[in-house]
Amino acid sequence: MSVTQLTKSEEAIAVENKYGAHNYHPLPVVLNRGEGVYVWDVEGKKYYDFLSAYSAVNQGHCHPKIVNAMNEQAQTLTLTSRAFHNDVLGKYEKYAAEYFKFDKLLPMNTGAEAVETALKLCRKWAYEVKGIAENEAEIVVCENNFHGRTTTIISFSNDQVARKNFGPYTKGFIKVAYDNFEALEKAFESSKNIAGFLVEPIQGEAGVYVPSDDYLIKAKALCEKHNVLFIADEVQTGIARTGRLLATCGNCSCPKKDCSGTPDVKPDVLILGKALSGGAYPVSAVLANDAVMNVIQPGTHGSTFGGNPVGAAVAIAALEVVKNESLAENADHLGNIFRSEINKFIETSSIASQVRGRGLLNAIVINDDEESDTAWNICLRLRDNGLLAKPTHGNIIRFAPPLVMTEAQLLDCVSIIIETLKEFEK
Ligand code: IF1
Repeated sequence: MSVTQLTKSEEAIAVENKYGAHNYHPLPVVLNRGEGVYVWDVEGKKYYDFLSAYSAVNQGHCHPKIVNAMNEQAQTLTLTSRAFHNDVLGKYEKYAAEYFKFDKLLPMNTGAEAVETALKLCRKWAYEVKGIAENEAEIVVCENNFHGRTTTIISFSNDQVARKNFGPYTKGFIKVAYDNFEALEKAFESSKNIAGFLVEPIQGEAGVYVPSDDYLIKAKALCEKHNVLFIADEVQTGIARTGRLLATCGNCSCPKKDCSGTPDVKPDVLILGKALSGGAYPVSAVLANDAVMNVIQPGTHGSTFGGNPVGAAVAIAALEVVKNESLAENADHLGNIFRSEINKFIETSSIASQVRGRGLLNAIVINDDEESDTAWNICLRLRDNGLLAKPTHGNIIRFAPPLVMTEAQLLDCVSIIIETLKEFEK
């Protein structure tokens, strides 16, 4: 009887490892409960969650209003498909369209599907409205983008791990450097067939790169000049994460409750996902005005689950929570405290070299090379010390807690982070 007793966590990890495809390398922690800014593992240890399921859980884990809306709808009607109407979809479409100030919404489920939807919408608009010759439309994208995992989306990724051996790739994309207005200008001038510009207002996966203040404003003006659709992928940055309802609200002097009214940059096509449901259920959407959205006609696009009553009810509740609890304002306020406290530490630190971000989407750059495992090891120690975060690259750690955090909780977290980083000082 020399069989060593596995802990509950080890058991759960082993079974996943044996029966699940190995498409992730998770931090070794097994969670079974969440509430607000906290999650608990199967041994009962409590953690601050600083990933928020990649910004899906902006409203906090298991928000009672969202869970109630989901439960109520789940007991009434879950799915009709779009072959029939349901009585929640229209209510949700009206609520969200007015909330983000667009004429129409097209409901989907995941972020990647919504990105695909936006690309199809853009191409169809290019042929039917702009007048580009069939099959000639090109969409400009940015270097180091992250927009999802479908075959078309990875076709224009430059993450070699994400795309290698998944070819042949989809054509029709031009890549330009991010935050480089001249490169964009050059691309637009290089071809008469540019239909759209797809951009993340802050590049998340790339390591939380915030572009220069006027980049998006100038890019939008350039799109207008060339009759090109400005397509904002706010799957990660949207819904209060960056201290504004949308990150394309950029540098306007809000946060005000409905700052989407006069944003600095109003996208022609807005892509939302993740926190549109508060993480309770997969809900994504594409929003646009009639002049663009009306190219979509019956049979041209759809999804069995997109626009289902549960997703629609959940999304209304999730958006209500963002307004009622002033989550954009809170993210703005706490984000400023976070960066200023970490910056004070960095002045005297040799392990951390930079903190950057907006609102509560931040990254700390670790003073080591990209191939090192220092950031991973720091995340393991953060876990031991009661805080969960994940590296985006070998030397960058993303910090994105739920936006329902209090100032006292944030300061507690800042001290956990600083004490942990100190363990790694050289
Ligand atoms: C994974 C990152 C976050 C996104 C933007 C579309 C999608 C995403 C801007 C697709 C998804 C995820 C997916 C997750 C890792 C993750 C991520 F690290 F890759 F960058 F959030 F930070 N547009 N982002 O960020 O949405 O189809 O997943 O619903 O492992 O793929 P999805």
